Amino acid sequence: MIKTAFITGATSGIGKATAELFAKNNIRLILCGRRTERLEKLKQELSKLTEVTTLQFDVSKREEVLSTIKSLPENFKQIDILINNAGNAHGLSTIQDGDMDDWDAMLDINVKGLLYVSKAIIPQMTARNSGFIVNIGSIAAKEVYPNGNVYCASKHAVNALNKAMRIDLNKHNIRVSAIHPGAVETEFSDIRFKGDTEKAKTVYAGYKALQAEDIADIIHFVVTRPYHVNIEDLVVYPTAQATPTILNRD
Ligand code: 8X3
Repeated sequence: MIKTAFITGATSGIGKATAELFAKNNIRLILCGRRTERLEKLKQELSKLTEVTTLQFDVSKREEVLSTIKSLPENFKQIDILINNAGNAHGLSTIQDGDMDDWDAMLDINVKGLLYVSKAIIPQMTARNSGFIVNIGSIAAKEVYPNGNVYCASKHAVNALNKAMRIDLNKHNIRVSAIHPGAVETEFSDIRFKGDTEKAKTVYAGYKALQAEDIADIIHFVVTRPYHVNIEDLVVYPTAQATPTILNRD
């Protein structure tokens, strides 16, 4: 049976790579993001492979999330797979030097955004007693590293919510998984360092970081297991990375 996936943060990085891989595997797509132009471009490309629709909204804006998801066309209303991928890091500094706007952005997007989107989609899954939610966490969901403070807290919350969803949705036969990537070479560090691309590049210098496609591949594996199999939690590092701070660089 052809499935429909709803992907947040679909315009770049892990979200985009997942959309591309899902399209190749004939999964129908609801691509979500803030950037209309990128959404439209991706829709154009992937429509050659599968049925695609787009939703433009900011996950951190509660009313926008709820009303936009409500506006889905009838033939896209049944969502089999939700990929809660939208998330960012803003800044990397000690707690005493932290910027409160950065804190708000990370908690609003990474935690509240994930909750709003899930809340909008879960009812039709519970009504059908079927569905799959994949939460994209981070190694920052498992460990706390210097200067990571609020980003780590936001991803620890994703880890907690992943477990909570599994408990609360258990009687509804809904699968819930989290993938926790280490260093993935995407726009992630550009955003963390607010467009300082030179600084961002140093994060991935001297070793082979994970690529967005590596994580997409794992997400696809997770969602294509037989229905009775639920991979609860996966932590994925590049081979060169042992912990958030121990990296074997050239
Ligand atoms: C991305 C990985 O190490 O920057 O979530 O937290 S890390």
